[in-house]
Amino acid sequence: MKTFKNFIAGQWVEPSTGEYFENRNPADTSDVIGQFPRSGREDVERAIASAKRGFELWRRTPAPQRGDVLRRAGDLLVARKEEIADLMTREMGKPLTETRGDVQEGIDTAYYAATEGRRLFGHTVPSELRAKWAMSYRRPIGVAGIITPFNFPLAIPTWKIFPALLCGNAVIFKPAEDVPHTGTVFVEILLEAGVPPEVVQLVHGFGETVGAAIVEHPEVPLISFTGSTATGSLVGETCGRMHKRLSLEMGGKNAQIVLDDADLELALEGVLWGAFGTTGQRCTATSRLILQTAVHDEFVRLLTDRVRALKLGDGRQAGTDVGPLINEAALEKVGCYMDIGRSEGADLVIGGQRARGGALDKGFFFDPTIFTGVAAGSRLEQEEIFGPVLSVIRVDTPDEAFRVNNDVKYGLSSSLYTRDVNLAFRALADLDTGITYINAPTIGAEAHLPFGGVKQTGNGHREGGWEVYDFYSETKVGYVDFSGTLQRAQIDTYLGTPD
Ligand code: UN1
Repeated sequence: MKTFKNFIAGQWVEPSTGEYFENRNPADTSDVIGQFPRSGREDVERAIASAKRGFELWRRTPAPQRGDVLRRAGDLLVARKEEIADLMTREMGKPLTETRGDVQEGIDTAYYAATEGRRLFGHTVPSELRAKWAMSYRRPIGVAGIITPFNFPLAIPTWKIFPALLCGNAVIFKPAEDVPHTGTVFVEILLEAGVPPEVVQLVHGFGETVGAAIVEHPEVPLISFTGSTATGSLVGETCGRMHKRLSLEMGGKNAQIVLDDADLELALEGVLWGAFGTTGQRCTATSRLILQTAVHDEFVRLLTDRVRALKLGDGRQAGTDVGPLINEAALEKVGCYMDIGRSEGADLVIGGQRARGGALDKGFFFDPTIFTGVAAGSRLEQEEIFGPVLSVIRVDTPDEAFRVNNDVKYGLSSSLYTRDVNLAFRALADLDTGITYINAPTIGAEAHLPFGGVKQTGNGHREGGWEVYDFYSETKVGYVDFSGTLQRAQIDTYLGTPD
């Protein structure tokens, strides 16, 4: 079996613990990708000590040069796109079309970051005093702790690591234990692109040990975490106590609303992709479908037919629409929600069980599932499942649809299908989410716009786009008084009439 290593202090090294965990293909658990370090606190300590040295070098490297390094990382991702997509599908299951998209998102993020190296704007404003210059500018912060999930094994690390590096920070990276191979290849690419060895550290392992050690370390002043709301709360408590800068990207319970006047065929395509793409394992996945009464029955009938035709299988095989869930625990969790749905009186229209038969027996496959008659406020309607499960809620009016959409603790994405321009703009104003799509599904955010949610989805920060650069840099203000006299702000201003 192939044995992989950590990258610490400029070298590929074995973990201090001497322990490893196996990484298997979720579509075929007999296919072992390799074993990866089950690292301990000591590895994290060494990585952080090294990253601090890397930071001293990197923060002095001009931002345009840092941008050039990231451009080369983008070029390498372009050259290795197919290979990375293939290993990513083998490692986490989503079809190749989707893993290619995942790599493309990384490429887009790299090229955006590269150009930001020549912007990274601050402000220059007039001073209230004569012969005085006033400006704000950005400084790097230090060692950034980056903790990422399994569902976008390349894209999400790039969302965090490229802007962190561009701003001049060093990085300690812990990829999800389900996708350590993609994380390893990504770090290889960063090094090949020219990121100096001590500027990036890769420590494999589990959240309770490696993740916790990073979050709790006093010399990691900023943490970016994408994962469950429960874990995010723990991370947030520690960061709050230690006064760390923290970006949280957590759960979702996103709805697609289809009103009576909608283009039903378009809405069907949308919900199929939104609910069952990535096997429902996106924080932006459509897990609720809110249907207005007049279209409800017909839409459910058409959708059920389309869901029946979805082909489950190995994402590396042509024709596969839906891959496996990530692991056994995910399978169990999704299974539990079948019992919850039934006990709450929802009607199971299709799916509802582990998919069996032939090659499917080798992996963690679950049948795409639809429940109708789901009550607003029920657990099925409120809780994030992170699987191929769609809950249908019937409403009478657009107002009721908006209310149901907003009445969950999460607020990442929402979608409205309508031909009514007034309702479309009302949705942009009133749907309580970080992203609203009109006549498009809840998934598919673009890399150059800010990404994030409201309520318990996040903590106010955004990834992607231009806003993420605020998170990874500290704004400092500089004043230069070249009058040669003491001028007192707020006191020597406008004494008498300004001339
Ligand atoms: C996530 O599921 O954590 O908009 C991110 C989308 C993707 C990103 C999803 N571009 O669905």
